[in-house]
This record gives sequence, structure tokens and C-alpha cells, in this order.
Amino acid sequence: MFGEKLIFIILCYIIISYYYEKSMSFSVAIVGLPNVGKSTLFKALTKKPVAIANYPFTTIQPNKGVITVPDERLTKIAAVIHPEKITPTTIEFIDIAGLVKGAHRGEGLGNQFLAQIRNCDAILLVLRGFSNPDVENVLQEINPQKESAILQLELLMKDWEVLENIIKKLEHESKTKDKLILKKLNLCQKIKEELNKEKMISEINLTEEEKAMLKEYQFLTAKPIFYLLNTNHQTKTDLPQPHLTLNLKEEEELSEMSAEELKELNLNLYLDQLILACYNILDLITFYTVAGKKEARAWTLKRGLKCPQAGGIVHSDFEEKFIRAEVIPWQKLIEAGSWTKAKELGLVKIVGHDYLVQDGDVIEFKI
Ligand SMILES: Nc1nc2c(ncn2[C@@H]2O[C@H](COP(=O)(O)OP(=O)(O)O)[C@@H](O)[C@H]2O)c(=O)[nH]1
Ligand SMILES: [Mg+2]
Repeated sequence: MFGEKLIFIILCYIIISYYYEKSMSFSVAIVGLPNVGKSTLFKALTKKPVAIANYPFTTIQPNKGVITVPDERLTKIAAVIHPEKITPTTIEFIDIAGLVKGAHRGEGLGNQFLAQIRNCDAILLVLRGFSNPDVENVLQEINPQKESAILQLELLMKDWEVLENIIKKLEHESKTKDKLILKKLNLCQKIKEELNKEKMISEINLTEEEKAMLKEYQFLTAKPIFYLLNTNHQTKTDLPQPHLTLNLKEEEELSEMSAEELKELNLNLYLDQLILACYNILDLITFYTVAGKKEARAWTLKRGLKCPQAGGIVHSDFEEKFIRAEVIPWQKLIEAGSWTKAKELGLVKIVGHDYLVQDGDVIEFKI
């Protein structure tokens, strides 16, 4: 009897920790045709050696890397708090094997890759802008617009196929005249019409309620997409927004150097810009805790959540036993020079359950 209870408690603990771990980490899938520089980018981001080779499908199992999000605000907060430890927030990048035309039908390693993308929160589409006769080019030409159109179409076709199955299932279930099922069916039929016009789900005008209804299906084209053109020279292109142009080979070489060496040679690493851009498309905000001066730490939260939910990311107790919190925008804390001074000046606000957390808030949870 006691043994069963113990197993039950352990299971609950595992489920709860998984849930909290999950709610904290956001991931970006690096997607593109073979040999466009995806693994080169991943290596530069993580500074970890991964298989980089001049032939398609080197990367079969996806490489996952957790990367710290560069944050000047955290550095400034730490400069007034003088904590023993500074912990930035993180984002996960996943290097997915090359997608090819027909992937949605299972071409190349098709369906496997598409399933991996489904589990990510955003997509970083890498497009080839460099010409190098020694590196095989499956497109046979440098044409980033055409390349992005091929990739978008593969994602669209996969969504279309998934949607077909969902509609069939909903049609069957709708015989019971369940209102929610009928509503879902209507919505899915509307989405199908738009997909037929080659419109991505993220481009369709949907209400918050409709978006919430679609969430469980994890459609690929509902995810935010960022476009990255890998080129050794500045090319002017009409790429979809948002996009960035980078020379990934150079970035990978520079990522081997220390911050001091880069400064000495007056070189800039643009990877930070890319990490920030990916963080931004996820529609996340950052809040900070300064834990009794021991640790200044940045945390990631989906925009639009309230104070107890933010507390739950730091510790489950902060959500369950939440009473109130002390909050100050980060700039005000810097201006005051210390937490004590900020309190004396009345800059620290006391907030309750309903407070909507703002980007840049420094929060002390009270339980
Ligand atoms: N000239 C040039 N070569 C690159 C660039 N980026 C990647 N490569 C090379 O292209 C090959 C394929 O790169 P990789 O990152 O493995 O491509 P993936 O298949 O998209 O993961 C490697 O030999 C890279 O060194 C670049 O910007 N310029
Ligand atoms: Mg690769």
C-alpha cells in the first residue's frame, strides 16, 4: 500500500517537473535544403563540433543545443545588484536534416524531419546565397526566392495532408452534433480553403479563440518563421520578412575566437542579432529575479501572462502559494542604484494575482 503511494508521488513529481521544464524552454528548428549551411550555423551557435560535410543528409538525428540569450539588461541589473551569480535565459536550437522537394510525401528523410519541426515553437529557414562549386547545390542555382518558395510549399503541403485527416475524423465525430466538434470542423474547412490558395496559417486572419482551437494540431505553417540568407557577399533580395543576411562560414570561424580577440581585431559577431531575432518572433518577454542578491536571473515568459504564472516558472510554490509580488521595471532599478533605495523612493510596486507581467520587470515573489 505504502509502496503504491510512493510510486504515485514519484510519478506526480516527474510529471510536474517535466511540465515546468517544458514551459520554460522554447525551441527553434533550423530548416533548409541540404548543404545550405544549417550545421555550420548550429556549430557557430553552440560552439560544439557536429558533423559538417559536403553531402546531403549528414544530419539524420537532429542535434539539439541550448543557447544563452544575450541580454544587456541583465548585465546592467547585475551591475547594481552585485550578485554572486548571473544566469541568462536560454533558447534551444535544433539542427534538422535537409528538407527536399517532396518531403511531405516522404522524399529524402521527409516525414521524419517534418515531425521534428512540429515539436518546435518557431522555424529558422536557412537559404543558400553562397556559390561554391565544391559544395553540391541541390537547387542547381542560387535563387533564395525560389528556395524559400519550395520550403514554404513543403510545409504547406504537409499541413494540408494533416488537415485532411483531421477533417475526416471530425466529420465522423460530428454525427453526434457536438457543438465544439462542429465549430472545429467549420474552422478546419475554412483553413483548408486558405491553404488551397497557398496561404500559410500564420497569414490567415484568425480570432484568439480560433488560434487556441488549432493549437493542439501543431500546424507547421502556424509557427513563426524567420528567414536567414547565407551569403559571402551582401546581396539585395526580396526575401519575406523578417529576415537577416549572414555569412555563416565566417560566423563559424569567428565563433572560435574569444570576445577579447574579436574586439582587438575590431570584428563583430552577428550571431547575437540572430539569436535575439529568433527570441523576438516567439513573442516572448523576459522578466528578472534578483534572489536576495545571490543570483540575478533572466526568465522567459509567453507575453500576456499574469504574475502567479510567471512565479510558477521560477518555482511551483510561487504559483500555488502566490500571495503578492514586488515589481519594478528594470530601468527604474538601475536609476535607483539598489533595491533598498528603489523601495525608499516608492518605485517598487506591490501587485496581486491579476498583474500582467511586463517585459523587463524585476520581480520578487511573496508566498
Ligand atoms: N563558401 C561557403 N561555404 C559554406 C558556407 N556555409 C557553409 N558552407 C559549406 O557548405 C558545406 C555544407 O554546409 P553544412 O553546414 O553542413 O550544410 P547543411 O547541409 O545545411 O547542414 C560545408 O562544407 C560548409 O563548409 C558559406 O557561407 N560560404
Ligand atoms: Mg547538416
